[in-house]
Formats: sequence, structure tokens, C-alpha cells
Amino acid sequence: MHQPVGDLFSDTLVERLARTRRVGVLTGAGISAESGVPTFRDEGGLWQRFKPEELANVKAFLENPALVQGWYRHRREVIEGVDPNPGHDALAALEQLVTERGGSFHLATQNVDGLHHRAGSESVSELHGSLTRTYCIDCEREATPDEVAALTNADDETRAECPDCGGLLRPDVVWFGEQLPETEIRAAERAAGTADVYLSVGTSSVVFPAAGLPLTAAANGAYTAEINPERTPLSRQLDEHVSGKAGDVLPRLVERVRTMQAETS
Ligand code: BV8
Repeated sequence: MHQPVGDLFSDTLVERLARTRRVGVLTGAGISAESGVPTFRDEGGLWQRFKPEELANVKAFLENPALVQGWYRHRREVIEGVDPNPGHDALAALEQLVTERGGSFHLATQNVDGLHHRAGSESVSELHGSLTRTYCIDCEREATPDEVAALTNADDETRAECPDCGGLLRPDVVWFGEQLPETEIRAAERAAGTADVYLSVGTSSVVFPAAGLPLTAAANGAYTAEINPERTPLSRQLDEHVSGKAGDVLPRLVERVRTMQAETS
């Protein structure tokens, strides 16, 4: 385990990010926390009021569509009012640094808030879908933003139904027991399996298969680091744990990478 000397993170981590060819990153709700988006399992997090089995699965949705639709409606409203934070911006800047030196960069996110795209990240796999899309479970037609906006105004008791066929509308997110989108998880597993260095940022590392990606990277010889104020079940299996907030650590880390890359270019 490479312990940082003096700084939050080790020189090894900076060197790997500045000098190797393939960089992979996994993010979770923690990177959006500083934008004001509640996490799932922290104090006051989304799940604190509900259990995953109560909301994020098809059976719960069919048994109580208005509750689940209302929860996602609330989360959409939260996301409409927030912006990417310096943690998101730093990962977009890191992608630029890696690609401009001819390297490859891939970001896999469990988040459904679209903030990585808004920060300018390009190579992004949304493993658990996106809150920005809503579709009908019967005819599978995607609801337009205006139709979704109309839902947002519905009171919590009203079931949101497809204007065409009357079927129930659901967010285009991956619920427990549902398969992850094939192209997204395949790209993420390929990136983890070939990475020279892999960052796991802001995730409690308890939801699979996403939580397995940093382990895949480690098993294939990548230098792996976790950025999180707390330790997680993965901490002792990775090379380095950087104890800090993404919005504090990532900008400092990327600045060190930029300086080292400029020195050696
Ligand atoms: C599947 C919906 C096939 C979207 C979510 C293998 C082993 C064991 C179990 C399984 C397995 N394979 C499948 C399973 C079952 C299940 C699972 O993993 N269960 C767990 C709970 C044991 N997985 C599935 O069902 C997946 N489907 O594999 O299909 C299958 C099915 C059944 C059985 C076998 C195979 C589907 C998983 C997706 C579920 N959908 N949400 C939404 O509503 O958003 S999960 C939900 O948790 C979110 O997607 C979220 O992204 C995810 C993980 O949470 P985190 O992002 O990590 O957030 P959390 O709050 O937990 O943690 C925040 C962290 O940030 C903390 O560590 C905190 O310290 C840190 N932090 C806080 N502030 C900051 C910070 N870090 C940095 N900076 C800060 N400022």
C-alpha cells in the first residue's frame, strides 16, 4: 500500500496518471455530493428514508408506481437545480490531458444525474442509466421533456401514464435485479481490464457488477486508488486509499499530473 508522503496522494499515483497509456475511472454518488445531490447511503442519503428494495426494483414500482415515480420526480427536480462541481471538472480535464498525449481514458459512472456529460467528459459509460430519460413500460415510447415536465407537476398520488397507450412511465435507470446496459458494462469492463491506472471515486463499493470494476483493474495489474472520505470494502484490496472529498482531491491531483506531464513532454 503506497502511503502518500506530505500530500494527500502518492507520487506513484501522479506518475501513473501522467505517464501511462490507459486510464480508467469509476464514480459513484459521492462525486455529485458536493453539487448538492444527496448520496444513497450516507447520513441523510436517499436510501436513509427508503430501502433499495422499497423503491429501486420493478416489483416495488408495479406495487406502488406513484411512490416510485414521485421519488424519481423529486430526484429529477434536485438535478435540474445543480451544476457539476470541481470533481466532475477535474475528471473532464484529466481526460483531455490523457487523450492529448495519445493515451486512452474511460469513465464508468453509477450516477444517473448526467453531471459528467455536463462537465465535458466524453468517454462515459452510464452503467445505471439516466434520469434524463423516461419511457413507457408497455409501448416503450420515450416521453418527451415536455411530457416529463408535466409529470413533474403532478401531485405525488397521480400515476404518470403514457400519453399514447396509458402504460406506466418509468425512469430509464437500472433497478436491482435488472441487467445493466450491455454496451455500457462491456466498455467499462474492457477499460478496467486493460487500464494501467484506475481510480474509484465516491462509491461505497457495495453494488455489483460496478463495484467489481476496480478489482478487475487490480487483477490485471493496474495501479488502483480509491478517493473517498471513508474506507470501503474495497479499500484494502486497492493500492492506495486517498482520504478526502472528490472536489478537493481531484483538482489537486490533476494539477500535479498536468505539471508532471508538461515537464516530460
Ligand atoms: C444485475 C438505481 C444481473 C438507479 C441502483 C454480485 C454480488 C452481490 C450482489 C449482486 C451481484 N450481482 C448482482 C447483484 C445484485 C445487486 C447488488 O449488487 N446488490 C447489492 C446491494 C448486494 N445488483 C443488481 O441487481 C444489478 N443488476 O447485476 O443484474 C443480476 C441480478 C440479480 C442477481 C445477480 C445478477 C443492478 C445494480 C443497479 C441497482 N440500481 N440504483 C438510481 O436510482 O440511481 S443502485 C444505487 O447504488 C445507485 O445506482 C448508486 O449508484 C449505487 C451505488 O451507490 P454509490 O454510488 O456508491 O452511493 P452511496 O451513497 O452508496 O455511497 C456514496 C459514497 O461516496 C460513500 O462511500 C461516501 O463515503 C462517499 N462520499 C460522500 N461524499 C463524498 C464521497 N466521496 C468523495 N467525495 C465526496 N464529497
